[in-house]
Amino acid sequence: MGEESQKKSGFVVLAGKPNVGKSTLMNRLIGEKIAITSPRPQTTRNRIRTVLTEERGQIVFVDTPGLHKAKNKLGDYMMAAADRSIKEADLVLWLVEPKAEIPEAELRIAEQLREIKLPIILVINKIDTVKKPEILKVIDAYQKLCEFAEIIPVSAIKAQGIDDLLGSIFEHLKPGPFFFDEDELTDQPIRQLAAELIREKALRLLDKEIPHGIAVLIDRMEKRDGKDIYDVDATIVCERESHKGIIIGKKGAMLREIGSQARPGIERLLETQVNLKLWVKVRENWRESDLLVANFGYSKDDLKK
Ligand SMILES: Nc1nc2c(ncn2[C@@H]2O[C@H](COP(=O)(O)OP(=O)(O)OP(=O)(O)O)[C@@H](O)[C@H]2O)c(=O)[nH]1
Ligand SMILES: [Mg+2]
Repeated sequence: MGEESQKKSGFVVLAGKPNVGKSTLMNRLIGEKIAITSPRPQTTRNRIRTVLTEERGQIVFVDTPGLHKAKNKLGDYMMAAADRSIKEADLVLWLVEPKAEIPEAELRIAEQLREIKLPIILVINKIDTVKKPEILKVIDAYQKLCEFAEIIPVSAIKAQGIDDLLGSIFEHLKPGPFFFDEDELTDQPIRQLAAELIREKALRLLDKEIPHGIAVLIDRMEKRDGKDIYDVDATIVCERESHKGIIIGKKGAMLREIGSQARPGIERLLETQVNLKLWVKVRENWRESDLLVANFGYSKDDLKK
């Protein structure tokens, strides 16, 4: 754990509405895929820390669930995780989409952020989807809302503006000790990363109404005796019998597809071959149950302290 007094360090939280590209941007900033991403809002469910260590210092990025009105216990949990992460940060990256007509939800987030006395970098993401003059209008509109340490347009997907953003982050951090070993990349346990990879493929492959109701549990992750292969058993939990049928698909086709799309990522993670078996279970309204939400890996531990 290097302590280099002249080097910068700090916690930088990525906050914003669901689906604005927080997880995509965090992965881009660290150059590795850690957080799962999908076109569906509310993909990220817990706080995910990743670490970037370089010459200038060490940044701990904190990815958070998109800020929205919670509609169940899982939602409460997600918003508590986001709020807490924002309060504990040294610097906020507020991600927005390039829309000069500021959506209502963004106005509420601006209010929330104004109360927290932290420097905020406004990151206008997805600039690959608009023309330059439009970006200027967006900057103009947001400038009236809050005082920003800086405003930086980027495209997480096309890797535009990333160096500018990193430069600006380091500029606004103070010299300080490193919080993680230099070769550490994330605080997420391997089982959690594997479960998330499966959930990501399910999110991407399944019908609209199902993904929000699923959770993934790793039941077993074991190296086979004397062989370079891991056996991984996982359960996809859903809320209704009818959903179970859809997740399994005709003659098991959907479940097989989820498995075969998730396996390569898990193999990269474990650096070995993986034999992945998936199961589906119904737990009605689990998102409304404190106990089940906690059971499915959304532990409230880090919210208490
Ligand atoms: N065109 C474009 N799409 C992007 C960009 N960044 C992210 N996306 C897409 O936006 C969608 C949402 O991305 P995520 O990274 O999952 O968004 P998020 O803010 O983490 O969402 P939640 O976890 O639900 O809060 C995905 O389909 C991404 O591919 C970008 O720079 N340009
Ligand atoms: Mg996310």
